[in-house]
Amino acid sequence: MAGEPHRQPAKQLSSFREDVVAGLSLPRKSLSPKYFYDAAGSRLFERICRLREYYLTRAELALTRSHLAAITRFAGRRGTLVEYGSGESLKSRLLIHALRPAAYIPVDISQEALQAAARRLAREFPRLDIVPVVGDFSRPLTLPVKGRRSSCAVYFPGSTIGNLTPGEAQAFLAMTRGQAGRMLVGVDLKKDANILHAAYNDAKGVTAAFNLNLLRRINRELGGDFDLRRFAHYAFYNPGPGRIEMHLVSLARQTVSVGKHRFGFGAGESIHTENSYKYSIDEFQDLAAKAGFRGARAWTDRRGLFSLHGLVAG
Ligand code: AVJ
Repeated sequence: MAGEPHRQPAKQLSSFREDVVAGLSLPRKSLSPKYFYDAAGSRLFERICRLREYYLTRAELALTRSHLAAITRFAGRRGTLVEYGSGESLKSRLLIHALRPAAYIPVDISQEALQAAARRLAREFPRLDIVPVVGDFSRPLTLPVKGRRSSCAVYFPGSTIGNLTPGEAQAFLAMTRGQAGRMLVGVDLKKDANILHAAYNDAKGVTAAFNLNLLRRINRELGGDFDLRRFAHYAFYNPGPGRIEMHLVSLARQTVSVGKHRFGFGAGESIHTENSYKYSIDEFQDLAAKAGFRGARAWTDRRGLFSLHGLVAG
């Protein structure tokens, strides 16, 4: 079964235009990475996941495969599984196959991605009750969860939690504590900065295209006139906060219009488009503890690149 997706109230779906205008008006310009994922951006992200340098997706899949039995025992079978993300990935299907949840609730900001994934899952798991929810995980959500909280597990794979600051990540975990007794969170690990650097500066330039696509999307959807040749992808590991930062750097002094708004750029001025925080196992368990979870388990791949945390509420 895969019905029409639930939608959050309109005021919770803040508008792309408002966010872009506000972000480009800041003294240090920034845009939210959630806007990367239009149709073209989602396709580029899928290509990123297949890049030799982008180890995250493969490492998470490998660790999920090799620890599937323990992960299943931890999360429990036949309950409700909430996934933040569309659930189109191989690892989501692995998990659904192992957990056999009574209900599966994928939450995603992209209605198209959700519906495509839900349709596909409905074919693969004809008896699964699939309840897609259109929503933004960075805000409080009301989920159509039936049954006891203790039989509900939240799955948040892909190190998407790395897009949040540690403070925001803690608030997000605290919020989900009210929804589920157990959580599975995929978290990219701290490692040699050269490996991190390569993952966000791939040789084929797919990550650069992914970053620049945000400007193309603003041009198309908001009537912008960004000249993509006058902005460059720039990504680096910032060891203080422990995060990869992605920026779009203006290659010249220029003025850009978005609808009726105009924004000036100095040569070398950047738009900060994404943070991707990396955590050691201990750092993430400390953060989870501050959000009211016990960091009960942590699984990693054999090369120690990526981690999956099993958190218990209370
Ligand atoms: C989907 C947020 C986990 O931070 O690695 C990939 C997005 N950005 N390459 C990440 C991304 C550039 C990705 N997350």
